[in-house]
Amino acid sequence: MQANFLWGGAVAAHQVEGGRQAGGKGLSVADVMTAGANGVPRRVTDGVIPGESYPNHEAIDFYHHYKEDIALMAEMGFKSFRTSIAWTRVFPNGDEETPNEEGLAFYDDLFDECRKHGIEPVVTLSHFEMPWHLVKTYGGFRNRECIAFFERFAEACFTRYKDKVTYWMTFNEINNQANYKSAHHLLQDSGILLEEGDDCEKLMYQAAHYELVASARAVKIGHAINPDFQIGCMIAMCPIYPATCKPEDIFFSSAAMQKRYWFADVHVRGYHPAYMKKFYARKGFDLDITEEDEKDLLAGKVDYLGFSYYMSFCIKHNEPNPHFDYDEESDLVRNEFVKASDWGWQIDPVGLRYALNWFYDRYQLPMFIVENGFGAYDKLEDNEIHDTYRIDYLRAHIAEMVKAVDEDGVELLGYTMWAPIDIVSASTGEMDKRYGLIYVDKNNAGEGTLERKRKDSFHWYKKVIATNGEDL
Ligand code: BGP
Repeated sequence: MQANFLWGGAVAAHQVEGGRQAGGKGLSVADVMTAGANGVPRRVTDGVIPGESYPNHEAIDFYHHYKEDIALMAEMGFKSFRTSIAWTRVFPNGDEETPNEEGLAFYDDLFDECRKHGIEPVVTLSHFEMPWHLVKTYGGFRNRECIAFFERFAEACFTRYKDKVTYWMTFNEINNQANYKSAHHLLQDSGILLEEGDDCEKLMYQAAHYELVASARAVKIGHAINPDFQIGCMIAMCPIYPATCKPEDIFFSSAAMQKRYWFADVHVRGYHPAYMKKFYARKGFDLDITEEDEKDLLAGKVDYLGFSYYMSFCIKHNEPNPHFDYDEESDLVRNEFVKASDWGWQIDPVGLRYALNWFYDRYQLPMFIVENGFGAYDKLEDNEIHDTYRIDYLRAHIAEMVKAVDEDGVELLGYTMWAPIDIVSASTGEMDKRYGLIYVDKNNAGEGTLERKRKDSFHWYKKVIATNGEDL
């Protein structure tokens, strides 16, 4: 691994900060999602309803603990720390003309604190936290107007932090919504609340196009503000393997990969790929894609490809599906060769090496693994957490990453594991689905002192960083 490899960890504002109303912050999509857990999914309420429980409102109160938390990350030797800027701290409603000074000041302090410890901030602009006002009033990214609101937000951040932040990402896991039947993904990725009569598939493609244009325009604006900026995209990577070597399964896996990763094609190459144009035409999706949009996409190609990696999928071709149309809800099957986490996420370290090679073959662009980690129930034993399962997961994945760099020659800027500290889960809202190297005393019911404690994995990761990935 190269000497300047950016080892670190990643979180998102809404999952750690709390301080829901602090400093004039507005209401975001994450703020109206209730806690799930034990098979009960998160619900989205129409605004904040008294008596409901919203885990993101306090989260782990990073808003007030960030100095202590960054110091712990520095103790592990972090070279980078990825977080997002809560859109609603900077533009509480999303459609204001001028940004909120108190919100901007918070991130000044946070980035200064990182730099004080020699930690490079890596910043996502939009990580599942669109202003609720934009969702309710404009319909989120079903509406072209939101492109301009995002541009304004991006410009405010780029201008303010131009000397403090170099590495940026526009939309977190923009391609999760490839699973367009999931109302959860549509809301988190695009700020869309489904309505009676919606064609959610068409709606998703339209919203994704608007977001891709918004991203491209932001890239252009960012480069004009500081040509040294490295602005990337962020893709959720779950390789989709064929269930067997039956030719139809092989082709289906490749067609499904296209449907999940065309978003990256647009970010990197600056245009909708031919296979997607054929698909829109076959489906009769007359999407609103203007000539101006096409110019913007070409002018705003990303500098690097950021991606998350947790698991791999497996697919089987079922008749009848003559066009090999991918449906994440019905076509995925269990892979008998790998184990799964308590939440059914299939654990596949080799898949990370596969993913790095797949992306690099396709784009020849530097990459950044910006999420990878293991959600598990932790148990306190004599006030300690012996999380060998988490160490095993990270060790196996880092070993494959090192092979991809040292043996296969992929270009990789860094690795920010998810998440250095226990946080609120994005999918379930649980606290007890823990990823951290640092334990936080808080449970699903919201009880606890918020005290931070080093887990065994904390000491292990410190050693990994100190030896630049040699001693795993
Ligand atoms: C990714 C998101 C994160 C995150 C992580 C783990 O999808 O970018 O925000 O939380 O996955 O998922 P979860 O929290 O649902 O376990």
